[in-house]
Amino acid sequence: MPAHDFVSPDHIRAQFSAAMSHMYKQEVPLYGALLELVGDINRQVMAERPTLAQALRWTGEIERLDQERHGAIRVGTAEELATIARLFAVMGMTPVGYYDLSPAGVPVHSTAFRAVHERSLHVSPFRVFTSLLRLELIDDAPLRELARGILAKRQIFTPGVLELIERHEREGGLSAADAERFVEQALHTFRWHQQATVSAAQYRRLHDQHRLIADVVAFKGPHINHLTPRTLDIDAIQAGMPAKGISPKAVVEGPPTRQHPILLRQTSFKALQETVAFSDAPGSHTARFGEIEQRGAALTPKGRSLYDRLLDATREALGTAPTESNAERYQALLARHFAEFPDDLAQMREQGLAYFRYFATEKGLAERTRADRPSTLQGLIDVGHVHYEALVYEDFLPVSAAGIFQSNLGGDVQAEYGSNANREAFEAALGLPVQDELALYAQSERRSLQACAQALQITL
Ligand code: OOG
Ligand code: NI
Repeated sequence: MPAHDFVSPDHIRAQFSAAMSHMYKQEVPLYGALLELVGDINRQVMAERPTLAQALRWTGEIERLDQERHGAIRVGTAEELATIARLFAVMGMTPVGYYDLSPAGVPVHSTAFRAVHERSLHVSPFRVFTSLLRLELIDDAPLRELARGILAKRQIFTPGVLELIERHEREGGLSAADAERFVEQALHTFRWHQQATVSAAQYRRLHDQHRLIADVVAFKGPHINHLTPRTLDIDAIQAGMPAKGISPKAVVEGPPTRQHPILLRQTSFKALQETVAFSDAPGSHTARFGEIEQRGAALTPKGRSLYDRLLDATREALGTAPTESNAERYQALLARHFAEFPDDLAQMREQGLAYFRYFATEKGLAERTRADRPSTLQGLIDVGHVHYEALVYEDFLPVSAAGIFQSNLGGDVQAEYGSNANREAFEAALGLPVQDELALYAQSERRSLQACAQALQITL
C-alpha cells in the first residue's frame, strides 16, 4: 500500500485514547463523575483566569486539554513488555524515562510511553505509565517460581492485534480499516477480567507477599488501573472531591500550589473492592483507582535538581512519610521550602530553571523590517516581538508515583527492597533504550526558537 494511504500514528493514538476512556467509563462509573468534576473546574478556571486561558491559547494546550489523560498498566514479563512496546509504537508512542520504584517498597521499574514531538503531542498527549514486575526482588523462591509459572502460561495479546502489529512493522503503517481493527483488538489487552487465573489459595499467597504481585500475576492481562484527566486547578479538585462522595489521598503529590505551576501535581482516591472469580471460589480484589493531575512547566536539569533538593528537604523536615495526621504540617513545610523556587516566568527563564516555547508576535512580524529592532532574544522579548510560555511537563515523578502506588495499594508498606535501579535490565526487557526526557524538551525548545527566528527573519 502506498505510504500516503496509511493512517497517521497520531490519529490511531487519538482514537485509542478515546476508546480507552469510553471503556473505562463503563468499567468504573466513578471515572465518569471525575471527568465531569474536572471539566467543570477547568471551565471555571478558564473563565476566572484570563491570563492562564491566554497562555493555553498560545501553546495550543487549550485544544488538547479535554482529551488529555494518562493510563497505567503493570506487566509481568520481559516478553510482555517488549510486545507492549511494539503495540504502542503503532500509535507513535515511545518509551521515555526510567523510574525505579523499588526504594519505595514497590517491586517494579517503569517507563512512560508517549508521543515525543510537540506536533504529535498536540494531536494527542495520551501517555501510559508502564511498570514491569521484578520477581527477582522477591526472596521467597517457591513463590517466585509459582508466579513465573503462571505468567509464562498467559497470552495478553489477541491474535488479531499481533497480526496488525506485524503488518505495521512490515509495511510501515496501517490502512484506515486496519487502524480501526487495531484499536478494537488492542483494547482487549487493557480490559478488566473478573475471572482470575489462580485459585483463592494461590491468590492469597501472592497477595500476602505483596498486593501488587497478586494484581499482576492473578489475572489474564494488564488491566488499566487508572485513567487520569488533567485539571487546571488541583486544589479545587482536592477540595471538591468529598462533595462528590470521593475521598482523596491525604496530600497532593509534587510541588506546592503556585502562580506558575511546575512539573506535576497529583492526587488520587482508593480503588473500590471488586468482586472476582478465582478458579475455585468467588472473592474480591482491589486494584483500580482514580487519579487527577495538574501539569506545569518542564524543568531543566538545574530546575529539576532545585525541585529535588527542596522536596527532599521538606520530607526530611517532616521526618516521616506524609499521611492524614501530618498533612497540614507537610503542606506548610512544602510551601516554606519552595519559597526558594522563583514563581515568576521571567525569573525562571533568566535563571535557566525551565524550558520554554517562543512565539513571534503580531508586532514582531509587523516590525521585522525595521532596521532599529533589537537583535538578541532578550531584546526582542523586551520590545514585545517575541512572546514565551513554559513548555509543559509531559512525564512523571518517581517520588509522586511511589506515593500514588502506596496510597492505592493500601495498608503499610509491605516490603523493603532498597534501591535497585537497573535501567540496563529494563531496556534489555523492553528491547530498546528509553529516551531522555530532558533532551526531548531541549529539542522542542530549540525548534520553537528556530521557527520564531525564521518568522522574524533573524538569527537567534
Ligand atoms: C502507577 C502509579 C504511578 C503516576 O501517575 O505517577 C502513576 C501504578 O499504580 O501502576 O500512575
Ligand atoms: Ni497515574
